[in-house]
Parts: sequence; structure tokens; C-alpha cells
Amino acid sequence: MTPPTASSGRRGAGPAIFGVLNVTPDSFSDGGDHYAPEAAIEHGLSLVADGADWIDVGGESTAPASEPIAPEEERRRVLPVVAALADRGVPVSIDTYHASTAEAAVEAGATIVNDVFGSDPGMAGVLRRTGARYVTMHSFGAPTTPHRYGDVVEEVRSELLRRAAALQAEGVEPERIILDPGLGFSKEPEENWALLRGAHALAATGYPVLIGVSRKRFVRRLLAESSPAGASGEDVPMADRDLATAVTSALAALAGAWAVRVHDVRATRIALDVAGAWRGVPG
Ligand code: PMM
Repeated sequence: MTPPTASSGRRGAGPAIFGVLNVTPDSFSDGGDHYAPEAAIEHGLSLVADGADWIDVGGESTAPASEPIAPEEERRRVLPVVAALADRGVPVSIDTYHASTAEAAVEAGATIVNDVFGSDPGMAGVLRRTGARYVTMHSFGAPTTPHRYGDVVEEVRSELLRRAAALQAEGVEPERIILDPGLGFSKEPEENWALLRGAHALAATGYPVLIGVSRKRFVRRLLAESSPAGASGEDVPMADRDLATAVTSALAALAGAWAVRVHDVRATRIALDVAGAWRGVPG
């Protein structure tokens, strides 16, 4: 199967920014803040004003303590938000592992399906019918599912390539496939850092690569370990986590990432502009 040549984000050759919009009562980092549709739509528009190229709308939290919700409830949460943003010309991606929600969201105006589990056998059919692009993220189900790796970069890379080939066998064109190493999903802190260090190997596959670091536990842990008071990960201020995320966005740009998925778009926009200037290309 021939991989495509990854095209860049909206601004020149720098990565695109996916602004995270969790329309959930319980997501681990921003859940609850944007639960009502009007508040969620307003926050989505503010992320666009901050420089987001895509808004990634999700209706179910993947936080370890949260309960899965029925696809009907998921659709009730996300569809008004997807439709309102798409009607205003905002590029929308739908963060769902349910084919039924993916299809309804694409009908409402989403153009990318962001699937963290890849578990629904109906998903390839939705992609064939709708022509949507598709993020296949590496995971073994719930983020806390344990997994032992040998060479984590090689294992994640070959599993994602296997999935990309399977999607193509089901009629999904390679140009529509985006790979994501699934940071924080069944990975120890050092394995997440190894995947970031090896991000260029994923980019070298030719598929666009999306990186999601924002506010994740392994970033909090790094900051807690380096804090003089020996704070726990929970004590790390949000602004510090977002600053660390922005730094990883700049490094991901240098490693050839196609896009980064972040909560604090403004900080990452600045970081990408700096990385772009550093490389001599627009951020
Ligand atoms: N992480 C989360 C949710 N969706 N999607 C992609 N493609 N990549 C990720 O790393 C990813 C994701 C969990 O984080 P959140 O609860 O803050 O949204």
C-alpha cells in the first residue's frame, strides 16, 4: 500500500492546530467547562480566534474514572456543537469511536473522524460512504490497559501501518488516513517521551501525523518531578502544563508532525510561530 505525501497545515509548512473541545461533564482536563451547547460553541469559536485550524469535538471522556456513554447520548451532546461550528465555516473533527456518531457528525458538517479505539467494525463503511478523513490512534482500548513494549516506537509504527493497510483494504484511500501514536494510552511516561523522540520515524511513513500531548499525566509528572517542593502531578498549575504542551508542539513541528491536538491553542500558536521562524518557514 502506498502512503500519501503528508500535506501541511493551513499556515505554510507548520503543523495545524486541533483545538480540543470536550462537551462532557467529566473529561480529565477541561470537562464540565463547556458542557452546555452554547458554552461549547462559544469556546470553540474562541479557540479559532486563538489560531486553531480545526476544532476537535468530543462527547465522551477517556479519563480513567469516567463511564462510557451510549452513542445516543454522545450524539445529543456533540451534534448541535458540530453543526453550529461547521455552519460558521469552522473545520470540525469529531472525536468518537462510534461509527453511528461519526456518520451523524459528518452529516452535520465534520470532515475528520478522530477515533481513539478503532473498535467499531462499521467505521470503514462510514468513511467509504462519507469521504471523511480519519485519524487512527494507537491504543489498546482504555488508556489504563497495561501493555508491555519492546521497542515502543517500532511497535507503534508497525501497528499503525497495519491499521492503515487494513483501512485501505476496506476501501479507504491512503490520502484520507492520519496516524496518531496515542500518547498516554497504555504507555508509561518514558514510553511517551520515546514516542515523541521517535516522532520523525512516524512522519517518515508519509502519512500525516497528529500528536496529542496536551495536559496529559506524563507531562504533569515531569513537571512535578522537577518542582522544588516535590509536588504531586495533581498540584501542577494548568498554566505550567499548557506551557509544557506548547514546548512539545514546537518540538513536534521540528520532528515533522502534521498537526498537534491541544487545549490551550494560544500558547501552541505562539510556539509554532517560533518553530516556524526557526526553520525559516511560516508557523
Ligand atoms: N487524547 C485524548 C482524546 N482524544 N485523540 C487523538 N487523536 N489523540 C490523542 O492523544 C487524544 C485524542 C485524551 O485527552 P482529553 O481528555 O484531554 O481530550
